[in-house]
Amino acid sequence: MMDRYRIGFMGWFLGVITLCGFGCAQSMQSAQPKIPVILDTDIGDDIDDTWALTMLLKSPELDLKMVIGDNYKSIYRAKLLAKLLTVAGRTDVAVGIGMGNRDGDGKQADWVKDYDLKSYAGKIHEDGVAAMIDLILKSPKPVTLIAIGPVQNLAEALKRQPQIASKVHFVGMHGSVRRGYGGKAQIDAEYNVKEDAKACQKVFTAGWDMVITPLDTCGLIQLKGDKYKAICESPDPLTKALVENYRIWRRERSADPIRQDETESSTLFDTVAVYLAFSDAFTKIEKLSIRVDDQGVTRIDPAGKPMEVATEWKDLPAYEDLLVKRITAVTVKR
Ligand SMILES: [Ca+2]
Repeated sequence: MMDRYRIGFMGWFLGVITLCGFGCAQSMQSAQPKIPVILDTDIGDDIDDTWALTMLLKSPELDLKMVIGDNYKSIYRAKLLAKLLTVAGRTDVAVGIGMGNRDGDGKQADWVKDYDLKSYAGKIHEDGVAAMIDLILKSPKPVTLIAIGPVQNLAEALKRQPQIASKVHFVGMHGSVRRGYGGKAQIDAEYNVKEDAKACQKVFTAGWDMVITPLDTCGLIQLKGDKYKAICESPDPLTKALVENYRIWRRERSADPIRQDETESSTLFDTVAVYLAFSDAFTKIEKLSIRVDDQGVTRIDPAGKPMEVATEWKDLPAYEDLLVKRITAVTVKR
């Protein structure tokens, strides 16, 4: 992936030099082309998707075109997405309704209980999978697909239109390769994979190039102390909405033996996939062949699909600092 960044940077740099010559650092920064992105998310279950969407909307390298809720309960997920985008002032982003069962909700239901999906000022696609296929096929540039949940929508999209694979760069929060949750030495059947192993097998054998953050790296992200406090104190309306959602979600989890208090976040797995869509400087990336078995375990196997895997952190504190800087930034225009 470093090569891709480097080639992209060189092309951009030469282009800018041609256009405006030396001595225009400020306009060079703003001239950097953004990466078109689709986010496929099971927002509304674990809270980390809400953190990841917030980070994505505050990452200037990324140009979010569409969000789509995955793993069913699709109206609840679409409401969360639409309301968060509205708070962010980003109703230019289309919301896709995911495939399958539309009913059901989750621990953030309170935040959208009075929200009418019809009030969304942007586009709502009833068939989100069809809209995603259309967007990818019509995009003049390859699209980065950030996948942070079980991947039924993506398996369905590949089934309907296999050609999309040649125009997609896949970045996923999936699996467990050498370590499990919390850095333990045994691998886990990670939720996003095991929830629908068949769908994941389809996605993990498609022709697109892939990079993943397994639990080995994303399972270590938690903000505590001053870092967490800075998030709570940000005046940005989107960040305030994030904190509000986190508190609602935590309250709903109160019977859970893992007690969260006012001083720390939960594990922010999905944010690492957003990061890998624009950089990998703080992680060690290995090229590994990965196969998804029928039990939903990601196995290193020479017969598997070669992909880039963020297996370790090179600089975890630097990533946490970047995450805090991004999430606390005031980006919503009043
Ligand atoms: Ca997720």
